[in-house]
Amino acid sequence: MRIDIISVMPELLESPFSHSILKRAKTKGLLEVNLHHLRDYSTQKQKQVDDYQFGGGAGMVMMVEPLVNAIESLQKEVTYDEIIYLTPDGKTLNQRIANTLSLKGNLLMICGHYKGIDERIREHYVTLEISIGDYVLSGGELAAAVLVDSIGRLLPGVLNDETSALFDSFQDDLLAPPVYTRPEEFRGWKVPEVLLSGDHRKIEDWRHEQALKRTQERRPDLL
Ligand code: 6GU
Repeated sequence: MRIDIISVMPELLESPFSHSILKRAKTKGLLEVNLHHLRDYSTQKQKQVDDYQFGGGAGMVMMVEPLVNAIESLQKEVTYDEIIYLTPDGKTLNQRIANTLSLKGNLLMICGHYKGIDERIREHYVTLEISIGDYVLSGGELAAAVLVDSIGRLLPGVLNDETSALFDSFQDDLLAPPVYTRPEEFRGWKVPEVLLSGDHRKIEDWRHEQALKRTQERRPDLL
């Protein structure tokens, strides 16, 4: 999968993609993430990418032309399956959306800043608008990092234990059950007996029961 990201602060995105799972995905050649600085596509002397909004009011708007230049120049290289705009008024990200996007080939993400991008970009280029929750971030970069992480870890071959994404919270609309590791007892706090029993059928039943209980208690809206 190839993901291109257009941003006015691409530096914000360098670190999250250089570690752990996403780093592994890149090293294995399963994921390519390219950061593009919007300023590089400005045709103005001052490399301006934002301007005052028509109609007045506080806050700058990201201009049409640099974004069109960036998008169209990338489109000469690749055909995108989705052009995604990260925005608080987009569709709230969930596991289903991440699953769907992980099956695509090429994605372009546009990070908004200031008051957002000129509406004409949304009308003429953007195919999907994503928010990561009902709160406001100062820009779309951290949201893009969240989205790329949620997609990248689902690519076949990225996770070491290939089955482990299948047991994530939300993957089957249930929260994940509790987990334990050594030692069996610490300060008198014991690991549930069933997990030490070696009876895989019983363990599976217990985990499902715990997942249901946890979901009922914490997220009844999922059931
Ligand atoms: Cl995608 N962008 C911004 N600026 N704030 C957000 C968001 C995105 N998702 C939730 N809050």
